[in-house]
Amino acid sequence: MNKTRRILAVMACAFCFTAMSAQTAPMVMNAAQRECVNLCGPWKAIVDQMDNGFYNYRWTRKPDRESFFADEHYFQNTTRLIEYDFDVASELRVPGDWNTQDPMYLYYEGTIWYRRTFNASPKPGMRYYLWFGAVNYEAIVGLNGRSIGEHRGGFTPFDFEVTDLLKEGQNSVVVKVNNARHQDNVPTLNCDWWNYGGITREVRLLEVPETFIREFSVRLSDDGRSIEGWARIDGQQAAGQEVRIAIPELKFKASATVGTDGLAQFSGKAKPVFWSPSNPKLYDVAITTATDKVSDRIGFRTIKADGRHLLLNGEEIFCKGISIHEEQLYDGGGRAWSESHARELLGAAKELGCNFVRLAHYPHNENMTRIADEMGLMVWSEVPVYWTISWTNADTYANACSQVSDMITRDRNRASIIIWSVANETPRSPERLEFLSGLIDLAHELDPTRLVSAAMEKQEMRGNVLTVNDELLQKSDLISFNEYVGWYDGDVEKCRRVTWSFPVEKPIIITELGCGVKSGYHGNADERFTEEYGVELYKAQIEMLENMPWLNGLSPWILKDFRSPRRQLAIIQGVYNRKGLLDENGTKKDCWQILHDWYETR
Ligand code: GCB
Repeated sequence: MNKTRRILAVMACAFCFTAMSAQTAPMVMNAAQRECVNLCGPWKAIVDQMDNGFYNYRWTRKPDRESFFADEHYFQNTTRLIEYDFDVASELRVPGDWNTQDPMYLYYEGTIWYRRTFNASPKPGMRYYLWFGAVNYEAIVGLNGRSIGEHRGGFTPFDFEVTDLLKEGQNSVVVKVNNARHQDNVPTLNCDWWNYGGITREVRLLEVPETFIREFSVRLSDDGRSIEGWARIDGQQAAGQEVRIAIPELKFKASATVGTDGLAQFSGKAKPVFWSPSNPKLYDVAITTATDKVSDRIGFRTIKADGRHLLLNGEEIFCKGISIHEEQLYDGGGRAWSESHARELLGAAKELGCNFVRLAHYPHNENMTRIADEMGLMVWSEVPVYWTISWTNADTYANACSQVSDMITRDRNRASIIIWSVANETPRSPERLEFLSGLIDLAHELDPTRLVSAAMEKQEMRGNVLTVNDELLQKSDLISFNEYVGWYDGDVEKCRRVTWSFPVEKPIIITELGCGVKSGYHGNADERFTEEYGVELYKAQIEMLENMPWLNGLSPWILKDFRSPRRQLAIIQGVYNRKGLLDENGTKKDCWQILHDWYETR
């Protein structure tokens, strides 16, 4: 795919999205701060393995009135032939994966229909959006009997404007959720984590004024002397409106007029205390127009790569990190989504001595990045372009672009995020290079203030010399890679034999290293999966890292054991990836202490 074809792919996707759905513009930001009807709680749920609520017996899509979107009731009029009734169906909690809500659903991949009724009282002059924090993987949404839009991608928010469809009194929202894996999806068929299905994050009916602040960026300028940004105003009276930005604690005020493109750009001198892990200072920011007001808590900092140096606020920083999957720390896992889940996971990272977390392998819920802001943890945020994506499929590329763009739109005001990552461990080829180069360009275009990279792979040269020889290094801002010396690559002693050599001078972040350890399982230090192996591996890795030509940080794999259907060794794995420093119940393994003690010295 050349650049023109790539742009066409993105445009084609945007067009078909518009044509299929009511969503014609980027999502509403800061959804949690908006007036809303909260649609979390129990929803009625019907399992539909054959997609019977959607297709007829000739596998043709049913008109809405014959599909489950119609939300008909057998029990209200038993003379009609209706073969479903949400009123008598079982329930699933929203937010939440379905897999951990009932043992029957643990391995389920396919369709489950969700239905929720709610009361509304739409006000004249206001607009309404049905907003979803995330649904894995495909969501087709209906309101009051009509399907209104679709979304694909399991980890980013989306919304549909429903101003003209909302009724006074009772409304019914029906969502067809399907988490079947497909080669052309992002992620693809094969990955090393649990394919949790369901409405996994919050759902809200948002209320905004006719002309409202849809999106905004407030950040420190490159030279650290001004605060600058923009607001995107949506609505009939947008052009010509004045947008005012105030940061009372800094006595900062700026204003700008909205252009015909809906954008207002502002800038003004300011001397904020810079956000950093040692002082995660956040400021209350208010953005106001004649008709709308939004507020946020925002930190100000710069992040730069300069040759081998990684500079936070102009000063060298070493990223003491850990990788994290979005699984709850306690109670045997399940998708994490709440503020308390985020506090538990990130609190454990702090206890380990981290100032950095890699949120693998997809954008985590917004609580994670907001609490990271608050706790002073720098963040690597990533899209699930993982392993063997369909590099030449234009729809796959368009979907990956949407995920990059939605991740950035949602979190562009989070000081904690220092790196956007576009991929993990993808096999080198010209097609992959073009695909990922496009994503890196897109991320840089959408956000010129952060570093962009991908987790790459290492190679071995002659004589125990390891390197990262990847064409993507020309595009990425970092040398970032997964290495696993002593686990997938040789024995523990290999860490002591190898040396490293890098083809370019950029900051180095090792995105993964580690080994499987079954909590409480003991043996000799060379026996795989024992606590002793874990301790030796971490000790040997640390010796190796100390001898690298330069190193700016690492995020070992991983904070806690997580479910993965690829991990089939009974007794030891039992469908858990065992590379956690904590086990699936949050209990520390012995290797935790080794990393903890090393981080204390850095
Ligand atoms: C990797 C992958 C990660 C896996 C891990 C492992 O390199 O990036 O998703 O879970 O290795 O445990 O094998």
